[in-house]
Amino acid sequence: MYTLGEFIIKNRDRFSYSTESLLRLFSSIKLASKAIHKEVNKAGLTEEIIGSSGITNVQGENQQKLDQFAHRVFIESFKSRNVVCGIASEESKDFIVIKGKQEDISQNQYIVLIDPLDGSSNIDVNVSIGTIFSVYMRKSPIKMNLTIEDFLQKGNQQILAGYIIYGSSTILVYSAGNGVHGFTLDPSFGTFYLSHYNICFPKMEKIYSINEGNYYKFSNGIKKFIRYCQEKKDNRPYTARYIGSLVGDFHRNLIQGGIYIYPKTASYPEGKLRLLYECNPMAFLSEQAGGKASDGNQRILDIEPTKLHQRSPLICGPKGMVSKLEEFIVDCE
Ligand code: AHM
Ligand code: MG
Repeated sequence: MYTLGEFIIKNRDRFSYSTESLLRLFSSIKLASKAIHKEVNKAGLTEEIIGSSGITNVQGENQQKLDQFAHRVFIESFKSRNVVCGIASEESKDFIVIKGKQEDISQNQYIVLIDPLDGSSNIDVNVSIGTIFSVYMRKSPIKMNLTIEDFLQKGNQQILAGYIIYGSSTILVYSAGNGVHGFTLDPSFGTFYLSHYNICFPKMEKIYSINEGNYYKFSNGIKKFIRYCQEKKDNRPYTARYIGSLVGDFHRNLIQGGIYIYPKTASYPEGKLRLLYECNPMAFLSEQAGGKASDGNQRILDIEPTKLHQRSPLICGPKGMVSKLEEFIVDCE
């Protein structure tokens, strides 16, 4: 059984950036995710972790205590490894600059975009939640200050993306542009072991995931697709599965074959999910797993971001299902 570190070293020729910096980056991601895993596992035992922090975040949403904890843990962990120069987090209004040690400042070249704890409405009810991360190279020259352009890069510039699901076990799934691989945490050793090699969407399409409670707020194309999923024809009806936790819904669909949809709605005319922290990393993983990701009209990874907390519709999953939904959207326009 390979550990995550061993797997990266074994595949070092397939990664176009320094293996050492990738290992240090993963070292901070693993450290923070183990700290969150530990807290998530005792949610319910202590009031320090569950419930609202009483603070409203930049999105105007109620921040949970665990949201804040996860944000702090990831920032501190990235700071400690001298590999990241800037972080943008869903929980923080502006980007955060990390000053590297002057003598080896050239090592701090990674820009990280992160949703430290996604699906926070599920924390208090023991349902899977996750962390989503996305990594780019800085664009500005090393000795200059970071600018917003370092963060507003198109998703097709990602060099690494992934998520950690805190579910029945804690699993880290990532892609560095050479397939999608999953590592399960063995909590007794505190080590992530390779458990899912080269994950691809299965050929058999089975599941559709959308918050159908919003049916009357959807466009006609989305409504038509839902009726198509429910029709008895070919290998349909598909089964409906929706947790309301992007990482949980995406992970299940990736393993079992399903489409995830968060479209524009009357309440969220731009879509609800954040392009930089949620849509781009999931789109990168979808494509790496042989699938597709779209906002309904264009490839997610080709969208030009204009602001840090920009929202976008997200449709991702097996190619055939995503293309079918795109057809319905165009037909109904
Ligand atoms: P969050 O970042 O505030 O946790 O919100 C994102 C979550 C996703 O995990 C999930 O897919 C979606 O919001 C669920 O939204 P809804 O409850 O509207 O279906
Ligand atoms: Mg989120």
